[in-house]
Amino acid sequence: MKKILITGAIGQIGSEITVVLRKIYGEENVIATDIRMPSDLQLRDSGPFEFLDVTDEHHITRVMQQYKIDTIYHMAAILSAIGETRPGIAWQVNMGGLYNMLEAARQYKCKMFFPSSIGAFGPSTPMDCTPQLTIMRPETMYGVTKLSGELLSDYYFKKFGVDTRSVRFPGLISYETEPGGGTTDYAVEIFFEAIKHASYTCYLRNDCSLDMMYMPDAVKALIDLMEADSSKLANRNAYNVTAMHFTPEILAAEIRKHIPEFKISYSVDPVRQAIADSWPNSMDDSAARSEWNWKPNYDQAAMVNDMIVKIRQKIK
Ligand code: AKB
Repeated sequence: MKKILITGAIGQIGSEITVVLRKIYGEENVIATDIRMPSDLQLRDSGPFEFLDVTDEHHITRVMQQYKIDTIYHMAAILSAIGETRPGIAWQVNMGGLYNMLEAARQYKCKMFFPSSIGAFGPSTPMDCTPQLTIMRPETMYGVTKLSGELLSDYYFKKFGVDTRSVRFPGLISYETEPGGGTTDYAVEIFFEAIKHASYTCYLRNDCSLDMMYMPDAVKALIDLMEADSSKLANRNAYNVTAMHFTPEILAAEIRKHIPEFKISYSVDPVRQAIADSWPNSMDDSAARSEWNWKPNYDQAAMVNDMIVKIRQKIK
């Protein structure tokens, strides 16, 4: 049986994959770790939880040895908007943390996943149907760490044979754990505000198109890629994956089909808008589709419907 370590287990993706991986591989075999203690009882009580700071290699060694880990999901990271206000911390956590986890994967012979992002692209990247292999000159600290992370993961695969795998996630939409400090967070906030107050003030422009994905598909992407046949992975670090792309205006119109009185207004934040303007409008994910059969289950209408049902249940 696998012994899985998850870093950043309290974050938006970590909290959801912990629950799913525990169901698949057994509660005792999935070690959730973070620098915060979980307030979510399900996460805390459903299997082992350890305090782990990914910038501290001694911590990592202790946990790796204690649990005899063979698979790592390295989710701990600083997101794009916070990365621009605190670039030094973003470098330390995103690059220092990734280096430490790759070293642990090398020493303890682990398979390892880390999430890259649409943030790895930059303003000179072709913006529509962005290819798998293309110009990548990111201009944010987040993007610099994500692109460097892809290269470092490739290096560990080629030089040391570490089985590294990664995807370039778009904005992720979920109702369980809200994201924090990202540029695409509006696509989560908008649902909570629409349901509670029937109005939302968006910090991105009405016509700003970005790739997005519903969390159940993000979890599926992660598990499918980690289960895929290694010999088929020509683009292992990292695959473009997407499920939909929309602007705030289009998302608001879809929400209005369920909440007709919903109103959106705009107060553009120049920092987050500049980040979003440097990211693709829509990605080509055909490499993921052909190499490991990637296929999302949720389109825009199905995602919006499910988000509204689940948030209403959650806050009632
Ligand atoms: C962010 O907005 O920083 C993230 C991402 C797209 O990587 N959600």
